[in-house]
Amino acid sequence: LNFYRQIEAAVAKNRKLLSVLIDPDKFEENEAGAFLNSIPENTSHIFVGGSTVEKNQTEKTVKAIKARTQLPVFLFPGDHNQITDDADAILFLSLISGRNPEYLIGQQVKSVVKLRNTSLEIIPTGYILIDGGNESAVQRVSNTEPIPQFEVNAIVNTALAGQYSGKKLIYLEAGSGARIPVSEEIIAAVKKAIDIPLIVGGGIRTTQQQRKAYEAGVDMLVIGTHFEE
Ligand code: 1GP
Repeated sequence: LNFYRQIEAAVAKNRKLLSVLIDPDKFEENEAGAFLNSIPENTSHIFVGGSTVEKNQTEKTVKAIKARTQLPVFLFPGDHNQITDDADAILFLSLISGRNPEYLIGQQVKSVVKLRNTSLEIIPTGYILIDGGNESAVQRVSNTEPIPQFEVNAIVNTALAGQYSGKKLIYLEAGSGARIPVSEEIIAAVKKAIDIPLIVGGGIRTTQQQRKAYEAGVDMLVIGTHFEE
């Protein structure tokens, strides 16, 4: 099984993907079944991760989810401690909007001890933090600046630099609970520029926001807070 190829195949057919993000710190394992029953029918993936997660909580969460769904479970780790072989794949993130070496390569090197012999599919991902109108956990924890939404060229160039570096996915992140999701203008400009699948998340709540994001060119939307609530 190749989870990346599945994403590429969906994109080729213009099938829109929806990923539900679970923050292990806010997840109750005994409610896993009820939670999975409550998410939309068109959910294609489960992401598990957070900016700060207590040790071992990721593994417990992934196990509880895997026991109750056939959906692919991807790690979306805030740091190298959030890696467990119980998931299917890992978004191997590099925070390319930032200029903090710890989140460009430091955490990645620290994760190798767990990834060397892993069964996880490793998917190189260019992670771009965009200003969502309020300070995000990613900004706080990574100690990096988000790119302002009006700097569309800088965002496009960052995404392309990611693609040229060999990233297989580009993830535009407004931050969990963002007041202002990534604009349609940015989505359209990035989608037009890159040849790899585009993930967008942060602050998406309504079905209208979802529809507009897909129409602008998002291949996979990530929604966390809305379903958590
Ligand atoms: C955060 O992009 C995700 O990393 C999802 O954000 O929690 O605002 O849906 P929300």
